[in-house]
Amino acid sequence: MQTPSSPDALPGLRINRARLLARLDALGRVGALPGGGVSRLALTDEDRRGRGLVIQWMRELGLRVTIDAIGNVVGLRPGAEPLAPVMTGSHIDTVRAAGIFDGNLGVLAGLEVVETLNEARVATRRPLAVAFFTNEEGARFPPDMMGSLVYVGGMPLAQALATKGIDGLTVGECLKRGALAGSAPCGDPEVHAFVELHIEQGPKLEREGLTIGAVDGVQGISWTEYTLTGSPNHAGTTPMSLRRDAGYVVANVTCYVRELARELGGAQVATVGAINLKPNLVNVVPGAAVFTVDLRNTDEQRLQEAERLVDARVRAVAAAEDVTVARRTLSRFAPVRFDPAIVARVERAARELGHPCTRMPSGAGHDAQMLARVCPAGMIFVPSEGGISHNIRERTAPADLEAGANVLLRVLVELASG
Ligand code: HGY
Ligand code: MN
Ligand code: MN
Repeated sequence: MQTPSSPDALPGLRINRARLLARLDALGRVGALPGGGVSRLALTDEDRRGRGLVIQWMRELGLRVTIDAIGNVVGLRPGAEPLAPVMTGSHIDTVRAAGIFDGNLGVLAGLEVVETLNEARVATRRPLAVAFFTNEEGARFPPDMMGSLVYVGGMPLAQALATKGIDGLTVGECLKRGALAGSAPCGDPEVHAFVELHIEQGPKLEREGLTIGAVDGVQGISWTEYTLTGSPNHAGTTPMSLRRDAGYVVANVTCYVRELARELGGAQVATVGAINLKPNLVNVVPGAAVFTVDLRNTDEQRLQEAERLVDARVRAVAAAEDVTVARRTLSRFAPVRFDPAIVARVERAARELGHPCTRMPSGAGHDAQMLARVCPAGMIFVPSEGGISHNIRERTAPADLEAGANVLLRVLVELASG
């Protein structure tokens, strides 16, 4: 085994594109949807099967696998010295009708880096770890990035386990059902540095003809759930002036948040993504409604202003309709800056490998933003075709997947040699 002092000692070392694509394809078949794409909501049976496949691959690569109490999985490749590892990884849970790259690329590229080093008989000074974190999407159990948030001590384990999902089951119940929790202490191993490869999920890299994004931060995220209580009534006999129509309030706010994002401009985005009307029947005025508002901005002050304006609107329109309002925060993370030295390493690796690269913020939340609380962290983006994600048509060209994984290889070897 050779222990390089830097990736420059391994000039021709490259990942194996076909092997990476084959793993992406195999994992993409777990929870595959008939019309394409995949559905592996956190802690479902599909997620459990996906976990089993990735853990099997970790073990086949000789990694020492540990699982913590919220189901975070870490595969450790020993280093020449028993130091804190350099970690890479992401998530393998998905939204309901997802593509096969969101999260999965980061985990499987990490395994591909390990296999490439194994084949080249390269030992790194520091251990290397490949992780996947539980419930990154947060679509079933809010908040998003729950597993990595617990890993870094940002959310008490008990609170996470007690979190009730959109289908009424708790995280703890689902971990137990699938026997997905392990005995490793949360946050173990302590991490020296963390780098995550992920698809951009937006249009920038493709539009600018670039291959690599050196991600310098993640925008702020605000998820709120509103519960509205009006009064169900007959759609035919109830005069418009006597209605307490919760559905009308939701519709008004849904249009308002879109207008607000346009008015605030800049990085502001706003989405009413989930709406549940009760009783949700053609001939009954909706007496109750539960809906969510997802607001994001790279600027914390602007994000707080958007939150204030949306909340004021909900309350004003509800009051005029004699509808009561209850509000629950599902997720709230301020913008995060990644470690400038790691951002620079990503840029340098891209340049040395001949891939056009730009610095950019992330519009989506990622596990790396949680690891950034405890160690230097950064991310590598590759283009999403048409900027599409959280959609079964999500796609990244094989050459771009390979480029991202080679940049990851270079940055990990550099960090693990230091
Ligand atoms: O919603 C997000 O930003 C991520 O996909 N969890
Ligand atoms: Mn993701
Ligand atoms: Mn996602």
